[in-house]
Formats: sequence, C-alpha cells, structure tokens
Amino acid sequence: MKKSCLLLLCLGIALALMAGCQKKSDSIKIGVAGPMTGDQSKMGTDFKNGVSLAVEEWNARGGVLGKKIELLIGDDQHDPKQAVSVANKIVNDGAVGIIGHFNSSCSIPASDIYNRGSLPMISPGSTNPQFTEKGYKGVFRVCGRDDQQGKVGADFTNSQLKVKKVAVLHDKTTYGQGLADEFKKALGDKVEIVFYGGIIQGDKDFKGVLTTIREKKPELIFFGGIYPEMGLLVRQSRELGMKTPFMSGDGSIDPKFIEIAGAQAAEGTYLTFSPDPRNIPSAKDFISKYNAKFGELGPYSIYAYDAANIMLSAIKEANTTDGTTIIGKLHALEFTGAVGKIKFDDKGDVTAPPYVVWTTKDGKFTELWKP
Ligand code: ABU
Repeated sequence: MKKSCLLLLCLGIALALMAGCQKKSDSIKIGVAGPMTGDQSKMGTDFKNGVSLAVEEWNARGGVLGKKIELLIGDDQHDPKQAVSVANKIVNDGAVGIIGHFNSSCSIPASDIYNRGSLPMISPGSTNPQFTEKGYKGVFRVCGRDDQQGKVGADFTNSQLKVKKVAVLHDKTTYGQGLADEFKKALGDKVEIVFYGGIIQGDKDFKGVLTTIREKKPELIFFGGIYPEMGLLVRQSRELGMKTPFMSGDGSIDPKFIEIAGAQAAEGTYLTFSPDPRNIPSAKDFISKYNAKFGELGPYSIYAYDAANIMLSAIKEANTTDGTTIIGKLHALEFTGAVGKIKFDDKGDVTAPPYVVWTTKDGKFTELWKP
C-alpha cells in the first residue's frame, strides 16, 4: 500500500514537472531591464514602453519561431547590486535575450551574468566604453560611446563656444565620471580646467560645490551625470545668481531635467546626444504609434524599440533560442530600424555612432550643431 502511494506521488511529481516544461516552451521570453522605479524611472519606463511596443507588433504578426513573445521586466533601480540580482532572475526565468540595462554601472556587472548564461544583451543607452571592452561576444549597444560623445562635446566647446575656462563636475558613477573625463581629455590643453570634482548621486543640495565653482569664474560648467542631479545643479546655480552655461551628456537630455531646473534656468544648456528622431523619416511610424500609446517619446524609447526588433530578428534568423547562435546572428545582421541602419562591429558597438549637440530653447530640446 505504502509502495503504491509512493509510486503515485512520484508519478504526480513527474506529471507536474512535465506540465511545467510544457508551459515553459509555450512562449519565448525576452527581458527588459533598467531603473523602473526611483528617481531615474523615466528612463526605465521609456525602455519598457519601446520594447513592449516592438513585442506587441511581433505578437500581432504571430510572435517568433511560432511562439508568442513574453516580456520579463527587471527593475535594477540604477543600483549595480540590484542589477546583478535582476540579471540572475532573468536568466533563471528563462529569457533568451535581454534589452538593457540603462546605467553603465548596472550593464557592466550584469553582463558578467548574461555572458555566463550565453544570453545576448543589447543596451539601448549604456555609453561607458568599458561595457563593450570586456571581450564578451554577446554584449551589444545601439547607442554610441562616451569617448565619442565626450569628443563631440569638446569639439563643440573649442570650435563654437571658444571658452578658455571650464569647470568639470561629475556624479562619481561609471557613466558620469567616465564622460566627464573623456570630455576633459578631448578639450586639450588650450582650455584651463578651473575646477574638477564629484558630487554624490542622490544628494539634493549642491550649493556648496556651486559656490566653490563660482569663485573659479568658469565660462562653462560641464556635468557628467543624469537628469535628476543636472536639474538641481542648474536650478541651484541660478538661485545663487550664476549665469554660467551648463553642458551635459545623453543622461541629462530628458524633459524631467527641464522640469526640475525650471525652463528659464535650463534655457541655453548644451547637451550631447543622438540626432532628433523627429527629423528621421524612418522613425515617423514608430513615433506616431508610441505617441498614441504612451504619449511623448523619451530620449531612449526609440533605441529600446530598435534594440528589441534587432534581438527578435536575430532569434528569427537563428531559428533557435540557442544563445550562441543568436549572438552569431546579431554580429552578422544589417538591420534597418526606426533610427535607420544599425550594424554592430566585433565589439558589439554600432559602426556609425551619431552624436550631435542639442540646446534647450523655450523649455524644449532642439538640435543645434553637427560635428
Ligand atoms: N548613457 C546615459 C546614461 C546611462 C549610462 O551609460 O550610465
């Protein structure tokens, strides 16, 4: 009697496991990870929206490899430790590709986890050079790199602003300090760096450091960091009566920056970023669909959308969910997305990195200068 009960129990467990396996193979899972909550959640939400629009379109066409695509959403809260936990969970939950993360300080440690699982990752917005310098075959990004971005900012400063005294500030993160250093290096030695230093990400009062900077009389303040701190820096500098223009990178070009700084204080800020998608004919269809579903486009929404489409195209071409085969297809793919042609080099960087300089005018971002 005891033996038959045990047999029945084993049979039940085996059936349950089989049902689990069956359920697992019903869909193809794609991860999307970034700061979904917290002060940078606008960027994470932009990622999620762009990727979910792409997935919705693929599913309407029947999915990929004959299966529906399921989205696994990971919230790293722009915390490197949390990013590693998120990466482990996404791998364990059976994702075959990942779109993310946003912060370089998250993408870099998370790439160790995805690489171990032979899982391809495409970041829409991690720009620190180190991200693609680890030699991982499965690491890609559809944005440019901070050595390219910093140089464009410096070229603009030297050729257009022609200033001779610059203050360089950063948020001590992989991205922020990395970009500030690339900008400073590319400025060359004809420009005097009258201040160089870091703030703490998450702090709210920067009047101390701004007062120190004011005493040095810079003609430009460069900030390597993200829009929450950039907004406060610009607002508080104006409250101190400072008129010095600011420059920053792609991490600050979000409407939240203008909202935090105030339109008047933000006016005339310079920002390096990719060209305006509103001027790219191939982006029109995506923009109108995105606007109808989610409202205004975020800076990285279109890059997340293209990253998801590239990943799904590679899975389709690979005709398998095997990570190594998908990675091979990603390296070979010549993709035409909403932002135009995208092709990866051996490192996983885009072969044509586009950086231009934007400015803020009447409370809006507008493209100003092309190198
Ligand atoms: N590239 C903008 C900020 C994200 C990052 O690279 O950390």
